[in-house]
Amino acid sequence: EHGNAPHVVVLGSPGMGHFIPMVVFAGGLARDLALSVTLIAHTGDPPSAAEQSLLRSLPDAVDVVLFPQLPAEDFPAGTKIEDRMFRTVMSSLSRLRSLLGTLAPLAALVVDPFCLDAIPVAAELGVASYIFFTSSCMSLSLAFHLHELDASFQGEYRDLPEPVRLPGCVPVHGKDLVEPIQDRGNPVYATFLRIAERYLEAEGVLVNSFEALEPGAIKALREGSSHPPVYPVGPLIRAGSIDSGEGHECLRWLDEQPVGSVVYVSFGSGGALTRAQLYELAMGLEASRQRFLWVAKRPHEHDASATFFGVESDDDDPGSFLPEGFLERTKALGLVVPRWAPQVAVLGHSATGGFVTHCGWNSTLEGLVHGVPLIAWPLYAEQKMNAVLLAEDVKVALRLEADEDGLARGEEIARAIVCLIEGEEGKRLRRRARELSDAAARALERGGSSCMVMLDVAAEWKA
Ligand code: BUP
Repeated sequence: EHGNAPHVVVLGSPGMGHFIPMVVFAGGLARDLALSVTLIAHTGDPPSAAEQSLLRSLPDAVDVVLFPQLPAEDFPAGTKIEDRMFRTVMSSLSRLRSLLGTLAPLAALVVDPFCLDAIPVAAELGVASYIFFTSSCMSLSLAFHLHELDASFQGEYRDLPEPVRLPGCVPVHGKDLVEPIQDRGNPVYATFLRIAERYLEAEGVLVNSFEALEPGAIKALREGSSHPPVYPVGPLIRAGSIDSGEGHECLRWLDEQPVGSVVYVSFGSGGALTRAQLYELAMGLEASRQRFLWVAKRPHEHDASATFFGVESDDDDPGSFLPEGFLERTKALGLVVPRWAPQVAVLGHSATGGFVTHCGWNSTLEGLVHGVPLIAWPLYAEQKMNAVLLAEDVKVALRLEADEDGLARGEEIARAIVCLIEGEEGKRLRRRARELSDAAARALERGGSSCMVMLDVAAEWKA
């Protein structure tokens, strides 16, 4: 049935937070829009178990080509994660060029935000490029306004007295902007500025967001004329069935817990806490006396994105890095899972009542789709901006107060968790989360805003 369908190539960058939405997006193009799709993904070499299981979920109509991530040894120690992503993608451009040549004629190339260097490659071959933006409209707006910001400010953004006002968005302080652009001294700053120009070369930008979540930003982007058209097509998350994690002990454990009683704690595929922060979190969970499910990873002192490329540590056993006696003292109320849990199934479980999250965009959407209120605990990349959006604009998240040294203390963590699970504020946030969950479902159903927008784009590709 896909024999004569227009052919779209989807190109994704490294990292689970990018790989997952690109796989879901590519699958949807084939399944729901009957397009012929080739997915080119940058994965581990060989792909990790999680990557493989996601690839198996794709419909047969999607052809998959895997490009390897550059191994860690290829980078000097301390290379910023964004730099590694851009460089990995650049290293595969010539391979991409030959592949696109053999696949012609193509209706479109759709690229991840870290793959924008592929746009001129497609242009050489006469192929139109679209971007699938795997974060918020607010972050997209920042990318569109980066040059303006660069021209109007001196020194480091984090010293700015005034917040940055992106059209239709909640004001955001310099310290909460996407990390590499807080500071002109950051080696990735120049790359971000260079890439900002590439956004303007795209035919259109599809965004993993939806009307009810970011109405102000979407309206402003729709009215803006200095950038390509923007199409909110989200929220695209994995279906529970793909990652049902059937038989995972944490789901059996959740089955035993009362409805809405458990706080789920996870910092995403990349996020790592310092040892001091990990201890405070453990103390906070214990002091809250609430039920918890914690995906715990070995602490890291210098790099909050330490596990982004899936680097396995030798010893994942939480018993070896959690405070002494913690597991024993909390075993009646909590469950600690090493590294990885079937997150979508956990968030969809009726026992889950709150989510302590690093505010990665996929985690955010997965929480909201399932009507789960949040405690925002951002670590790196654009997560601080997401936290501002969720707490101050969408009003579906609590924020933690940190000390001057940036540490969130155990008492503060316990206070927030109790407030989320048992407090009045928690009730209000839960109502808001459920509203957004309903709105998300409506956006995606036949006739909904995201569904209509996606059909329009597909019609352009089929024309
Ligand atoms: Br950890 C973890 N199980 O245990 P984000 C993550 N995930 O399914 P990130 C699991 O990985 P960026 C786990 O459901 C989500 O789809 C989770 O993506 C899944 O954060 C994904 O939330 C994580 O976007 O990426 O990976 O830190 O840096 O791009 O925000």
